[in-house]
Formats: sequence, C-alpha cells, structure tokens
Amino acid sequence: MNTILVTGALGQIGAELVPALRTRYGDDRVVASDIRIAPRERLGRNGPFEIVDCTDSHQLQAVVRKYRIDTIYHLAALLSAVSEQKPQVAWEVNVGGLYKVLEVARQERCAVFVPSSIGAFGPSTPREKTPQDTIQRPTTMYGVTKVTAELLCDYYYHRFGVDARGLRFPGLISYVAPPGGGTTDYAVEIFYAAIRYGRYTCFLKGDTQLDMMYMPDAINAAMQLMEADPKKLLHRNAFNVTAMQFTPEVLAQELRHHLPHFTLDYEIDPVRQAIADSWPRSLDDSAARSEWGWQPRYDLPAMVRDMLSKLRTKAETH
Ligand code: NAD
Ligand code: AKB
Repeated sequence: MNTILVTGALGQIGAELVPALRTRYGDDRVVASDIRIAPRERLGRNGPFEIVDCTDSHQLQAVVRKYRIDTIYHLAALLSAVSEQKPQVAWEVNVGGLYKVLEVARQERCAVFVPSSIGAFGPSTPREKTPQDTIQRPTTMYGVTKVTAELLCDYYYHRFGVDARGLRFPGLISYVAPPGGGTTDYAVEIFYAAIRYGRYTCFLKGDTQLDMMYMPDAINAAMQLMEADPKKLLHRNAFNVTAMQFTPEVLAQELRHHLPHFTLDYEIDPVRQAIADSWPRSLDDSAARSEWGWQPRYDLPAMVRDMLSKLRTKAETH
C-alpha cells in the first residue's frame, strides 16, 4: 500500500496531483508539503499537510519516518524564468533539494517521482521531434539543473537501487493554481486575460512553437509511470511526453472560436524569448508510448474548450 509525500505541493502541479493521489490512495495516505503554509481552503483540508523545506534533510527524514512514507513525488523546484533571475537559488533548490530527497529515499527505501522538462534540452538539440536520447547542452540554469537531476536519478537507481522515475514535461496548462514563473506561463495567462479583458499581451513572439500539455494528462502520466511494471521500463527516468504543439498565434486562433473578438498583441521579454528559442518545437514521445502505454487525452481544441468552461465555472463560484 502506497504512503506518499508530495514536496512543493502548493504549486501548479501539486494543486492537482495531491487531490488525484488522495482520490486514488486515500486522503490519509498522501502527505502534502511545501515551504509555504497551505491556504485554508487548499490542500490541508482533506489530508495531512506539513511544512518541509526540501533542502533540509532533517525535515524530510522526520516526515518520511513520521508517516512511514514509501513514495515521494518531488515537485519542489524553481521554474525557468525564476531560475534565470536567481541562478544560485535555483541550483540550491533544484539540485541540492533533489540530492537530499534521493539520499532520504536511499536510506528509507522510498520510490521517487522527479519531473524533468523540455528545458533539459538546448540549442544544439534537434528541435523537431526531439528524440528520447539526444544532445542535452542547455544554456539556462534551469536546464543545467534539469540535466543534473536526470543524471542523479539514473545514478541513484543504478548505484543504490532507488526506484527513481521521471518525465520531461512540456509547458503545462491548468486552471486550479497559477504557474510558478516559467517560459510557458503565457499559455495559462492568456485564458484569464481572454475571459476578463478580451485581450492579452504576450511576452513571446507569435510564431514561437513549443510542446504543451493539459494538466489532467500530466497528472495521469505521472501516476501511470509510477504504477508501471518496472520490467517494461528501459529508460525509467526522464521520459519525453507531449500532447500538442502550438504558437501564441495558433492558440489565439483557437480561442477566437469561442471568443470571436479576442485580440493578441506582443511585448517581447528577451530573456524568456531566448529561453523558448533554445527549447524543442516538438518532442518524440514514442519511448513513453511503447514502454508504459502513454497516451494523452487532450488535443488543442479539447484543452481550450475545457479550460474556458472550467474558468467560467470558477469565476461564477468566487
Ligand atoms: P511551481 O513553481 O508552481 O511550484 C513549486 C512549489 O515548490 C511551490 O509551491 C514552492 O513554494 C515550492 N518550493 C520552492 N522551494 C521549495 C523548497 N526549498 N522546499 C519545498 N518546497 C519548495 O512548480 P510546478 O509547475 O508545480 O512544477 C513542479 C515540478 O515540475 C518542477 O520540477 C518543474 O520544473 C516541473 N515542471 C513543471 C512544468 C510546468 O509547466 N508547470 C513543466 C515542466 C516541468
Ligand atoms: C517553464 O516554462 O519553466 C516550465 C517548463 C516547461 O519546464 N513550464
């Protein structure tokens, strides 16, 4: 029976992963944790919540022992744009924190889920249909930490037998919690602005194509990988996964099917544009499909339809 700790649980992914894990395994078997205090209406209500700084091994170990944790979903990290603003902190949290988590997992015999990102690739990586195994020379601190994290997870599996698994997520689109400071955040902000103001000013150029995924698919992917038969996993860690590719212009066109007067203009942020220009335009996720049956449910039209409907319901109930 799984007893799970989620670090960074108050972020964009954790806000939806924790309820999904609690539905599957039971409220008391999923301990949400973050360096911040949970807002009253959020995760603490239906199950345990603990303050845990992932860079503090004593805090990690105490919680793992207190609840007899056997699986850690390690979400605590700084995203790409914030990592460029604070590269030293990004290294400390993204690499230092992961190292502490893997050490506790080794000592307490836990499995670990670690999300990587399309940010683990760089300008010398093939940008179209980026293969599972290819050149990884990222030029951002976020990317440097993600490649390091992928290597550390592989090392802990091969050297110590820690069952560390992971996915390279594309940009994630969701309506429960706001994104935490990434390059793909425009693809979430645009929905709030479209509904509220009928217009959005985008910080990436209109023809910047990136891989994207709707959050329900991302949550399913993480849980499905952690439940996958280990004998079938040739890679185990850092699987490419994707669901759709679009540019800001293409997303705006799709939004106009529902909001015909929506307008999009641009104020380019050179830092985030440079990050986006160094990332793949599309991923090849055939290894995930063949090794553990990955298949997304939402394409662009289905995602846009569902986002607009969920955000309208959210606006009516607040
Ligand atoms: P987020 O920024 O929304 O949330 C991260 C959470 O970590 C925050 O709640 C923050 O308070 C917490 N945190 C920060 N420092 C901490 C520390 N020292 N100890 C404990 N908690 C700390 O991030 P997210 O979008 O939920 O992403 C989670 C993971 O998924 C990250 O590894 C990220 O790189 C990866 N990822 C996310 C996306 C995406 O589009 N959201 C895409 C690819 C990969
Ligand atoms: C970011 O833009 O930093 C994240 C990611 C793709 O890793 N959304």
